[in-house]
Amino acid sequence: MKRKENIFIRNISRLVKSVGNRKTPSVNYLSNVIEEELKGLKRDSRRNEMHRNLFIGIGAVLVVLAFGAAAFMVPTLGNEKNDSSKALVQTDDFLSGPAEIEVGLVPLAIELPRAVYGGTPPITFKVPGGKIIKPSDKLREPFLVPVGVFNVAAGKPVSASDEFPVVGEIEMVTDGDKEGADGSYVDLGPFLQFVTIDLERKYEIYAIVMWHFHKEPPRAYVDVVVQVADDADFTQNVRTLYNNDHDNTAGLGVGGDWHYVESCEGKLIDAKGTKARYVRAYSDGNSSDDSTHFIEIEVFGK
Ligand SMILES: [Ca+2]
Ligand SMILES: [Ca+2]
Repeated sequence: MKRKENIFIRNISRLVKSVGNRKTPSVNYLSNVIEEELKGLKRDSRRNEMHRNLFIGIGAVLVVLAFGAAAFMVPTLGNEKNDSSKALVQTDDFLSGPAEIEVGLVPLAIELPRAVYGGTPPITFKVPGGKIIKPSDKLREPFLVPVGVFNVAAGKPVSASDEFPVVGEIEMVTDGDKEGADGSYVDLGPFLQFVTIDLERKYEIYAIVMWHFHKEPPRAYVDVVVQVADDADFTQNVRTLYNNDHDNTAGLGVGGDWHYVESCEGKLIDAKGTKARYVRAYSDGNSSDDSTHFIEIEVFGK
């Protein structure tokens, strides 16, 4: 390109010089200039053609290389696809691990209060119907629940059949204090009484653990009925989880559950995963006096 420019500049300067000398350039000279320009153009054309051929050649080589690379990559990609299939399976395996744990059962962790009386309480009293579970000197067998279950009643609102208890406050039922000492229980007084816990949304409930009173003398509560429902008034989808009212004096139906002696372990009721928002517990006095007491009710669900 540089050479062509030099030739062109040389010819132009000759023309300008001849005009400057007032000489008419000869026909031969002009034809030589034109001929030389045409040669230059031909050379350029050849050079361009060479460039084009070179580009085509390089392009062809690149295409061949690309096809070769693709042919090499296809099986590799296939392997990668297979590997990713394996990875998916492995991911599924990985996911199925926690899922298995999720559907697995674990012992329910219940934090027990201090025992106020020691040893196994003797049954020195009779309960209506005469059916009472003999107290054991061993701790309760572990109760299995799904992973993720916790006390969904902790701190939840409580209402009661008697909003003005004889002793204590209704809120004590879900305040986490399970001690047997005075100051840890609410006394609702005589007659059939109940407390209702609003869990504030539905839960799958697996266990309800209830402490009425575990101070001396050991005692059993009467007409103990535990129900769950979808509404606060217990008119929708009411289910009875425990009932030891064998003669239906509470008017909630005859119950076949046995009475039990209160202890620091509380009473565990199997709720079998039933779904409910409201939990209600009834009682009508006990083997020592005619009062209904509640220390704490824990509702284990998720
Ligand atoms: Ca309490
Ligand atoms: Ca009864």
